[in-house]
Amino acid sequence: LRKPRRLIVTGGAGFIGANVVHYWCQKYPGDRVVVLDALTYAGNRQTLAVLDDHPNFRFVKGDICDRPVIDALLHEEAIDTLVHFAAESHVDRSILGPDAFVRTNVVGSFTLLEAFRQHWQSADRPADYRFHHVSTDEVYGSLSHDDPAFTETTPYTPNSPYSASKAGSDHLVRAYHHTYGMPTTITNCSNNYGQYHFPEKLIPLMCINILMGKPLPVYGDGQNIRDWLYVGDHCSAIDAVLHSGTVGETYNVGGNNEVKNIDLVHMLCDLMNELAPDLPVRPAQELITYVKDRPGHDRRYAINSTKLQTELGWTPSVTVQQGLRLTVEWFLANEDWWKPLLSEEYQAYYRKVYA
Ligand code: NAD
Ligand code: TDX
Repeated sequence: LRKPRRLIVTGGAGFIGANVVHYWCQKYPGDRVVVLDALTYAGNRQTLAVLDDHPNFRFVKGDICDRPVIDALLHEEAIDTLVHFAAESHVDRSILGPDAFVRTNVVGSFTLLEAFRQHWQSADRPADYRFHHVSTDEVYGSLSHDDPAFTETTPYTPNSPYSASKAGSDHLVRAYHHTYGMPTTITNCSNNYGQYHFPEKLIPLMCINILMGKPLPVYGDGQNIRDWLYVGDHCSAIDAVLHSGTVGETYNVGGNNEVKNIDLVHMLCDLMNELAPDLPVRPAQELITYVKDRPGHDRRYAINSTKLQTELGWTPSVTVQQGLRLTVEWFLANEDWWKPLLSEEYQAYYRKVYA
């Protein structure tokens, strides 16, 4: 019989965190799930609203740099598992202003590690504890066309302030296991997409702009490649690592779905042409506009997730064709979720990036 766990999920009001919280509360209703989230521009309390009736769910607005708040929560909720999503996550914002990235991703992760170390070291059953850190394939740098995919032993070569700050947090987590024996695990995942994805990222941005008849800005020559993973498959990967992963280990998570940006944009246009009855511009392809490239733009990411698949039996369940269709359907059905996110603040950000 599985022993119920008591989790803190940092960043649980963001895109992936919220998907994992929904997944977890449904699959393990006997587990305590406490979300700690500062509700930055990317955090959305509404995404979790349906869980407010769930007896084991609690939302706490707070910052991962605030040590006393974390100490109090770990103690009063008798937490044994910390799943760390909270981050500044958007590469373009990290180019415009890297400060928040170093603060949240490096200092915030460090603050959580220190608080958890003290909590774990004073525990009666420290072997039951886990600190799981959610990271990205971007720490491995950029691949050229014929390079093999990233493995867990690929050297770190982060290229953006975002990926450098994530690399810093990964190294700290690794060191806490190596030095203190703290029970940590890390997942490095490729590009996620799906429900609750914030409008600034490629897939939601294209979906929303198609619906509004706005230009579809493709950076550079559109030939950059990303590996796309449906967010539901990321949830099951984290589940597998929390239940069966070996402490001290890193697991790569990927969809085996490498797609060129321009091809992805065409796929989204095709789906919208098929599924949306009243597009302002049809076919949506007419909106495609090449714009200046992202500074330092990584050419290609590809991830080898053999370790997770063979050691823990995880496999992605959704192809990119299926996942994109689900995602387009979701954005069509959930304008109430995304419309309010196109705020003045967001418009100001948009003007800066796409000037
Ligand atoms: P997101 O930007 O959608 O959400 C981040 C959440 O963290 C928000 O709810 C925000 O309010 C919260 N947050 C930010 N700063 C905080 C702070 N100082 N204290 C407390 N909460 C804070 O991000 P996401 O796309 O859901 O990514 C989640 C995690 O997964 C990140 O660590 C990211 O690096 C990693 N990741 C993302 C992807 C992807 O494709 N989106 C892929 C691999 C890894
Ligand atoms: O308007 C755009 N036009 C465009 O061509 C945007 C927003 C993006 N792009 C390109 C840049 C990338 O090659 O599309 C690709 C995907 O861009 P993003 O959605 O910004 O994702 P990326 O930079 O690849 O990073 C994402 O995946 C890894 C997440 O934002 C990170 O948090 C995660 O770690």
